[in-house]
Amino acid sequence: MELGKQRAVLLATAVVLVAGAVTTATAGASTTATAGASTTAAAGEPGTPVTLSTGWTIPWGTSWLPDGSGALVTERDDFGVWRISKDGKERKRVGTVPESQTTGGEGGLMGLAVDPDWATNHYVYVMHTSSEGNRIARMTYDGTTVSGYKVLLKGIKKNKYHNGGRLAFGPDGYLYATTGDAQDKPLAQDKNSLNGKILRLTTDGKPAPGNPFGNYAYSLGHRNPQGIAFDAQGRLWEAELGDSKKDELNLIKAGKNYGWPTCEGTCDVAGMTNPKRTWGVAEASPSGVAVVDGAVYMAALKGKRLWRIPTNADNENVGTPKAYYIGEYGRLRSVTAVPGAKELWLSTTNADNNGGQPEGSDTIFRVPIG
Ligand SMILES: [Ca+2]
Repeated sequence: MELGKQRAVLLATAVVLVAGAVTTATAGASTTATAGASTTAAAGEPGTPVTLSTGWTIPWGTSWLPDGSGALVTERDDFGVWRISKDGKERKRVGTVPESQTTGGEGGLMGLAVDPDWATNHYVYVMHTSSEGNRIARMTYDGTTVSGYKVLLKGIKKNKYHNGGRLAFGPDGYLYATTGDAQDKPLAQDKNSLNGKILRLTTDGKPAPGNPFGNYAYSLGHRNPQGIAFDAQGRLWEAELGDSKKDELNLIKAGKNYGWPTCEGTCDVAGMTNPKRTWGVAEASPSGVAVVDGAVYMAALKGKRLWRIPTNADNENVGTPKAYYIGEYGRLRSVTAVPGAKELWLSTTNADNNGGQPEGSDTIFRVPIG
């Protein structure tokens, strides 16, 4: 333990020294090359967001095409799927998810995930609200339009609030989905309910082999998780909205119980897994998360800021979170790692009920990471 601690301190010192060197070099370079200086970021930190695309209305899910040419983006309340090019200049509506409806609150067309084998099978996956509840569906995006709607999983209880809704592929090739408790708290502790869970399923909509309870559930005890992302070590980070006390960043493991509604934030109850970090709901209320270069980035709605939480490759501790852009861009919904670059895409959700801004007032930003 003591040796490990010393090693961690030495490593941390080395990182600081290296970071200092990089900062100096970057500063010198930007002095010479003035163009782009405004977007220069300090080493390891997010720089000033650059507007990538405007005119959006509650963009919710973002997923890159594996060829890196661009991404697909959902709009929550009109159920549209859009393709946006990497440079942001081309923005085209490529389809609508059928059988969708809003909840007059937080439901609608939410998460989207492009199949890692999209070049071969052209599959994309969406999570959306429908008449009987929330669903996970598969569609085909042929490079031009989205079509061929097929329900993979239905009957996830919906509600005006607490619909979860984020989708992501794991390094294991399975699809992970976040579901809210639909404001029916006991569901989160019921292993046989689809609500208040991280689900793990196959691309055909079956429970993934090896799931801890033999059903769709991968972890339980979640209130309203809206952010999931895998790091370079294959670990799953999750952000969830607390009630009135604490929001959470969790490290998700198969079969673990993350506490809700017995616990909100950190507690001392046998069988419950505590979060890695917590925040007061006014400074966070997190939705999407992304991982770049060993740091988790967490988009905050009510908190109107982007949080950066350093992680460690060789242990499960996280460092001190730091907030960026407090109040500058409004409510931040999604943050997505740009493949092959030290960059994020960051989207606002000011046109939602809580933001109260008119339709078309949302923006997607590109954020360089130094
Ligand atoms: Ca918890």
